[in-house]
Amino acid sequence: GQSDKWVLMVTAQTPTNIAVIKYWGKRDETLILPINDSISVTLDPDHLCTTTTVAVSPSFDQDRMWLNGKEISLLGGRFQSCLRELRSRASDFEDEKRGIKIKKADWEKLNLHIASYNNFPTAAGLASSAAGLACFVFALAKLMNLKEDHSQLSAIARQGSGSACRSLYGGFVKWIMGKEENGSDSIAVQLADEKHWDDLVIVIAVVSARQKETSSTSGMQDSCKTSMLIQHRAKEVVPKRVIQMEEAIEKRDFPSFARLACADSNQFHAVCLDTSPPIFYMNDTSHKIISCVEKWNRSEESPQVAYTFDAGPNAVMIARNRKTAALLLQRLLFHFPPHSDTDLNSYVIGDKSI
Ligand code: 2P0
Repeated sequence: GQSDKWVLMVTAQTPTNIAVIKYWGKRDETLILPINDSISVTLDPDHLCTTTTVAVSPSFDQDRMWLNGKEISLLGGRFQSCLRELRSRASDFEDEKRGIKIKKADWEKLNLHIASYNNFPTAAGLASSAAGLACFVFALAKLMNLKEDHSQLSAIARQGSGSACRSLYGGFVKWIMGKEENGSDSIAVQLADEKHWDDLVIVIAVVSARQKETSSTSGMQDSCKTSMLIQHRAKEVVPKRVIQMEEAIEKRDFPSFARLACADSNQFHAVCLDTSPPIFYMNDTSHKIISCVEKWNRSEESPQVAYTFDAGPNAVMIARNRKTAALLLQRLLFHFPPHSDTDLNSYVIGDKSI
């Protein structure tokens, strides 16, 4: 009938985040509970972000999703976990003008259409799942009129992809591992907002835009099963580093921030090498970038640039200010000239903040 002809839509945009203290390893695979806290910087949404439009209509006969224009299955456990959590918390919705009335219980029966776009390479180790799942949860929470705050939404996004929980906030964010078995206290909190340290400039060197060979999910499973270093890292190293990193962020202490971020990235990749079979996320170009930054930092009184690498070869560099960022680009172009065999596909430059 006439009342079935409506469509209700919400569009949201969520930036990706880059961990400076890394998450690697789960204590619960289904709920996605980590073995250590992690800290990240949320990027500026102009550069690396996901835009998601969600729609609900009585005329939709099933839940469907499109990623970058191609239909993908929503049957995976992670999408289903998020959808289940969202539907169970949905509220009544009413738009009198358009004559739309959705009762809380109706959300269980109504079908959703979800269209999501990344403005950067998917699954190339640029944390596409983080922005994607965070945006999925945030857009649906708005559509379904959820009353939950960002931290509670972060616990839902976490069940889609661990790192996604950190993309619900801008600025500097900590994902607290939590103690509860049901994951209720494994949430993201904002350490400082995007204005707190706005001198920082993030430069991303896209070393390869190809899909990575080992997914983070299976990589961290293998590390937990076979690496001895990962236990030492999670229990002894990260807890201390998290405290020091929080302090560095609070004081805008760049030298400490850079030392901690570089050391943590290197230890994460050491855990990958300590995994059997070993996981190689970085390549020769990544290693050359590290050497280049290390050499520069050592030639100055204090570090100028921090680097960090996720589950792929692309370099994320954090310069202490715009001037340093310009010098960094100059150095990168000198060492990796376009059209050479270590050609970097592109440089993404942006403020850290949203
Ligand atoms: C991080 N990474 O803290 C770490 C550093 C990659 C290296 O979080 O299985 O895609 O979905 O929870 O979140 C990538 O792992 O893994 C990641 P799941 P996710 O950003």
